[in-house]
Amino acid sequence: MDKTSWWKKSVVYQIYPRSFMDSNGDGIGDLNGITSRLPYLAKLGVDVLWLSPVYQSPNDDNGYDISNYRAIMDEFGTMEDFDRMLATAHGLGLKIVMDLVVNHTSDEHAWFVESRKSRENPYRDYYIWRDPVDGHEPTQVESCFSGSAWQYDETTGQYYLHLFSKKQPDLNWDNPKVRDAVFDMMDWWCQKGIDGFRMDVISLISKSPEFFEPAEKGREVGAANGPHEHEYLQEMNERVLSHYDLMTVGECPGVTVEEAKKYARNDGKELSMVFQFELMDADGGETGKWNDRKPQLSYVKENLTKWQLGLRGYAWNSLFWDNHDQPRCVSRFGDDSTEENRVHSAKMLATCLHMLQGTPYIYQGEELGMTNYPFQSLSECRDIEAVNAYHEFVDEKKQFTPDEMMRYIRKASRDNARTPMQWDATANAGFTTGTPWIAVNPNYRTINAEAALKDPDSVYYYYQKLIALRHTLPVVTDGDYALLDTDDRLYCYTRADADQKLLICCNFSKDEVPYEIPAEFAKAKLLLCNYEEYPQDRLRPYEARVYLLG
Ligand code: TEU
Ligand code: CA
Repeated sequence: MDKTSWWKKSVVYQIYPRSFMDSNGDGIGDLNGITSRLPYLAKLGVDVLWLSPVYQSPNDDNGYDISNYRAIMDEFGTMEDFDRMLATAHGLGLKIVMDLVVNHTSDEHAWFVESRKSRENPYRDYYIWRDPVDGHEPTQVESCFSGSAWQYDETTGQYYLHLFSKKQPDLNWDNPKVRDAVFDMMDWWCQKGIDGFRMDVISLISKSPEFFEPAEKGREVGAANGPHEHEYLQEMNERVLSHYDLMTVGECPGVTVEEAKKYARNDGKELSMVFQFELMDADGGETGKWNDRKPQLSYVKENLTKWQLGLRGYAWNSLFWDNHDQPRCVSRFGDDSTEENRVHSAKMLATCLHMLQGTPYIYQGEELGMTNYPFQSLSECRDIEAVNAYHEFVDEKKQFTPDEMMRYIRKASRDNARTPMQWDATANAGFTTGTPWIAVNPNYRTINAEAALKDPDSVYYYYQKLIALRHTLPVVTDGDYALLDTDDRLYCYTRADADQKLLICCNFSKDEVPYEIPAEFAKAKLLLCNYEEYPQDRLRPYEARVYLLG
């Protein structure tokens, strides 16, 4: 693969269509809503839009349960709306990357409807069926959404595997007919002119034989990086991906640096890059994300450094703090306790991430410094993961009180990222003229795009400057990375190539931290700072600076 593949210089913006913009007043975002907001994204300067799934779906998992890969979800509009959105985006220089969910389908997909009819049905082996063991589930593996990963089907007296919800049966990738059908569908979308795929839990498609042994209770990572994983992805690349100029990113639960060198190898035989989850586990624990833990900066620095150094020369990094599955980064890794800290820390987090080597991802609303939502009761929650976890930990296991669980939901639920995009200070933040499918964050009156566009010091314009730096400085794309040894409240690193050297300084704390920039940067040019002036002997709360030498 040539050094300057277009996606190595790109910035990606993730849209969660259900919550981005509603054009017809039904309270649900849609494709025409996206089309109406494309100029806002073009102005930000991003290059690629990744759309979470827009295919036909019963929405058990908000579109990650697909019932027809070649039709648009009713709530989102029509294929004509999609074609118009694609053409308008391309006209504005924006590429479109689709979310490919092929580890599983919806149980309402025609393949599964057939498969469950009888053990002899031609589609039976499109999915993973097993006999009961001693009248129970075949193994103890657990679903990501609580409970067993096996669902008993009365008609044929067998269990089917679902690593996620009961309505998301796992496809059997060991069946060549499944691979043929998936590759054919992918090619159909490429023929329509899309520019790539984000591949949902692609590290889980090849389950190892051990995965089916009676084993300890384990989550989906037990299925990760299976024996035929890279064989299937190389087949996908050879039969589809390599025929087009695409960007591909594999969402890979359980991936390590060593495995990522295979998935995102520089020779282009598999994917462009992967999403790793170690960073997202910064505040994980024995009950998963449901806890009071805060991410430690030492863990963040160690993990990002490991991936920056580990992939260099072998594979390409993706860079993200946020997505539709994660709480809002300014609330999780920054500080949303005051308006000043929220704005400073949002800009600091952006600086820290966007000057690293890799392709950065901005999640909708991150460019505004949107925050977590103050969920008070389960009735406000929409995400199957949180609702099922509540019933698991509160009602079944009685491990948490309702108040404890609601505190953990406020901190970690995926719904924090799924409250409507905040466009302006009018009703429902300008997202819908109807009743939104999930409540709008009450802080929309001050945190919204319209206010940001009027404020030259907004988080939005700060992101715009960072994106411009990535487009204009080769050292951001290709420079070496080195972590500097500093106070443990600071994250400072350099990027260097033959001609230029950058110094990036980030204070992740609300303290004033003494700091003198290294002597070699005494004559460096200050490219960016999230404060007006800048004393030479310290970094103020959540202060970030970028210096350039050469
Ligand atoms: O998420 C995969 C995944 O690993 C999830 O378990 C995620 O890490 C977890 O929810 C974080 O707490 C992908 C999609 O991004 C997610 O929206 C879907 O629900 C899931 O796959 C099933 O398709
Ligand atoms: Ca709508």
